[in-house]
Amino acid sequence: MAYELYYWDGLQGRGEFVRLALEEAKAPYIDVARGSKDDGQGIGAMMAELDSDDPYPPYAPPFLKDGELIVPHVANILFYLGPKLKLAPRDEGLRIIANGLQLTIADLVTEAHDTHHPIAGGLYYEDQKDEAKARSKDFIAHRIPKFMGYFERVLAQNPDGPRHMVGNALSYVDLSMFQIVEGLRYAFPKATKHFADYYPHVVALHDAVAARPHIAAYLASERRLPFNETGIFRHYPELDHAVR
Ligand SMILES: N[C@@H](CCC(=O)N[C@@H](CS)C(=O)NCC(=O)O)C(=O)O
Repeated sequence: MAYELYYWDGLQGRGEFVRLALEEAKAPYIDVARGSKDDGQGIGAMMAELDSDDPYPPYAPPFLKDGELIVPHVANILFYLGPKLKLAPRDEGLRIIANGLQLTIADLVTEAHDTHHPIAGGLYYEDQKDEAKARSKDFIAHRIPKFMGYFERVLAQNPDGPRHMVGNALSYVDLSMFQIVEGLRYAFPKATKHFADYYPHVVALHDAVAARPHIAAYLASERRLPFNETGIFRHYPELDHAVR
């Protein structure tokens, strides 16, 4: 049976971290909110799940439905899917480490979102532009270097070598790192211009993921929506600046 992925239509957003894993594994899945009402899909079907009076409804997209089970939160979805899709280490300790790394990625994703919405998600960007500028300045100066420097160190210190974030094989964490580099480069082209010099292992991992046949096919497909200014990673030129 196909997995059902529920996420807002029209943007990559947090759903993309799950899509990349499903696409790499060539797992059958339905992107429910992008489907048609006639097939019982679309945004209405997603809202029905969120508003359902069934036990344990999810709080927010993305969530994954596997039969009767609903799995919310990106990191939790990937923790669940990883072993099934053969995108997680076999060793239990390393699976916990992979989950910790994915949660760190989730923290970075939230901070990237907060660069354009530092005051409130419910307000327009235009209504919090000054705060967004201040937040982005700090994000570029301090937070990107701290997160990316950490990920670079994790790769450099991997006892199995710097090709993977965890262990000696591809995992969902590697796929998510690809998306982080893509997203930051889209949102902050000036600030990320010298990423390959500062974070060579991270960029090498990004390039290796992009070259994987299933990922390359996905990126060239219509299923991969372009980045845009409704997603997590948004390009507002006034928020971007070069770093020395
Ligand atoms: N921790 C959750 C965050 C989920 C989340 O913030 N989803 C956003 C879209 S990317 C949403 O629809 N939020 C609605 C809300 O927070 O009210 C995850 O990693 O999946």
